[in-house]
Amino acid sequence: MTRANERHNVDRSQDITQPLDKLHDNERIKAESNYLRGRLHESLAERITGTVLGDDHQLTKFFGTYVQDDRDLRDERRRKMLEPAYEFMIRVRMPAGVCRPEQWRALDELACTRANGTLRLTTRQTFQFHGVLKRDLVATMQGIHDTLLDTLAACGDDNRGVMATPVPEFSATHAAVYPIAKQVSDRLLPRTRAFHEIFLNEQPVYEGHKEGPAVEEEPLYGRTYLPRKFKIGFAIPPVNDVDVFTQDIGFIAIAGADGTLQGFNVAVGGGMGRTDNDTRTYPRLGDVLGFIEPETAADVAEAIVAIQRDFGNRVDRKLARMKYTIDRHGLAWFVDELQERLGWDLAPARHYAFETSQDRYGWTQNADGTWNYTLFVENGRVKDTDDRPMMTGLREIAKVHQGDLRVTPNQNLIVARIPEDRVGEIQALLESHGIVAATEQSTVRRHAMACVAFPTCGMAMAESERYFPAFMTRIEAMLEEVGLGDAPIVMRMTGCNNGCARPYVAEVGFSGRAPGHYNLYLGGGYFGERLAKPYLDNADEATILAHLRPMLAAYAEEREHGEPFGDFLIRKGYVAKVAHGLDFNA
Ligand code: SRM
Ligand code: SF4
Repeated sequence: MTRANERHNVDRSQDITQPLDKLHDNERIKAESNYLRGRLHESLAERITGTVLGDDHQLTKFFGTYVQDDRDLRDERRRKMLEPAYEFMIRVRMPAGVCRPEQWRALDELACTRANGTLRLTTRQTFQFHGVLKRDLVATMQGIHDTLLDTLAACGDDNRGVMATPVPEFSATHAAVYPIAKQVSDRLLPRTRAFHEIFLNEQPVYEGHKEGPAVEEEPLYGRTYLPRKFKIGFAIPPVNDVDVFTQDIGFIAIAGADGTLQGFNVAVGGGMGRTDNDTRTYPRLGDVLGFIEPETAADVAEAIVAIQRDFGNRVDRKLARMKYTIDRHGLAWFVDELQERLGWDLAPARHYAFETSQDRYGWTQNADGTWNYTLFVENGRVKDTDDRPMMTGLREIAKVHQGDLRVTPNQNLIVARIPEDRVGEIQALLESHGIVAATEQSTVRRHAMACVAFPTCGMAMAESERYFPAFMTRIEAMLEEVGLGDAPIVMRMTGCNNGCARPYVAEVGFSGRAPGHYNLYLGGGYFGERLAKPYLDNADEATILAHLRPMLAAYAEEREHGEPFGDFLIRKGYVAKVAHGLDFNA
């Protein structure tokens, strides 16, 4: 930490002058929670209900777990006057998506014994368990911890899982970026021992701030943490798989000709979340501020988080993300504030060029001679089906694999760092479990992502993960019909406006409005460099396909060499170009 940063990194959030009753109620909950403890001990011991008590709903999120209910059963249980079928989602914290085979085996076992028998790879490179019952929650958390992973800050008003382009050994740049991503993740972790006390039976260290001086401190977050979630990603050009401009902080690696990491361009103010019919809200892509040396990345991240802590909106959570803080105060103000806290100025941004946001499927070789196999996991759901026992196959691979397993930002998996003499063995397992066949799909399907939505997500308005594969089959047929064959178009779907699969930065995006109805967004950048524009509101499948067909037919006939679909839609005037998030709703 620099001296200037130390000076500015005091817990100003404790000095908020506004009375707590003027702030959003979540601020009171955090402030009164004794550093996130709340009544969680009682809540989890209570056996009358399958959920937790009152305020504790908000607090569990800081520990990576949410209460959900099975929405497929909601109406039936209401009719029978039963409480909803409560269950917990658990999200693991796994910086840059890296885990060891023995961790995979343990998580796989927990998924089969304590959750719904599947593992969900997320759009931020980690695992989620769904369907964990309250009586199994603590044991599942302990099981995760036993693998040397945990769930702390996987959700909540704090810095979430730090993303980075996976496979450190791919080049010297990758090898240098991974430890920095990990360092940033560690630096920004909450310091409260509440997680360890509640889930890991650690002796209490803190008896409550009201009775006496605190024996526990959150030097960065203070007792009210951040106004809202916070996200960081590291991209290594030419691959923008982490969608670096959608992050609150995006670090863009700049390498020399020999691959040596020289530093990062820093982008701030990305975010996807918006609310239908509320034009104060909008998705936004980050602005590149300048260049920093590699060893300053954690200081810079911490200073930016502290700015958001001190100036973020704590009254209206819809306007609380850092993108709104920046647009409210102005980018020049933000840069001044950052440089003052750091005690030094950022250098001018350096040249970089992205080419794709997609994974490199199949076999690739690392600089050290080892091999990787990137497999396609449709919408991130690892499960066994009759024709594709993927979960079993990956379990068998994890028994013999000596390298790592990496979750990609596109919800896929890399069996990474396979020694040359083990490639045949892994290939045989991939083939015999249908994983190679699962990976050999059309490009449009392999480029696609869908969020979880029904039946677990409480915010879903329409299906996403369960519907998107069938929708993609219709798109594949349409591409064939119009002569586009294997066109590499990026399409993403979410079950509501929150944007968990980053649809607003896709060439073709969908967000659920009501069962069977979606908003359609068009014209996003092929490698995540431009937002899409709203095109249809609340449309059914037939309407959406009727609009897309002539556009795809025109693209087949009139596109320029190498022109991405999103660029074509803008050039031909189907949609206006969105240059800034503030133009999204215009
Ligand atoms: Fe998300 C909330 C799932 C990535 C924006 N997201 C949720 C919740 C927890 C619903 C809730 O609050 O009750 C969803 C749980 C569903 C379930 O049943 O599992 C959920 N989000 C996901 C995941 C699992 C989607 C997926 O299919 O992979 C992703 C988990 C990422 C992780 O490992 O940490 C996921 N969510 C994202 C992303 C993409 C990203 O971060 O790169 C975004 C858009 C980027 C951003 O944050 O701006 C995203 N999720 C949201 C939002 C809107 C935030 C906002 O600024 O308005 C919410 C709702 C909220 O926070 O109030 C939300
Ligand atoms: Fe749920 Fe909406 Fe996120 Fe999909 S986009 S997982 S429906 S919150």
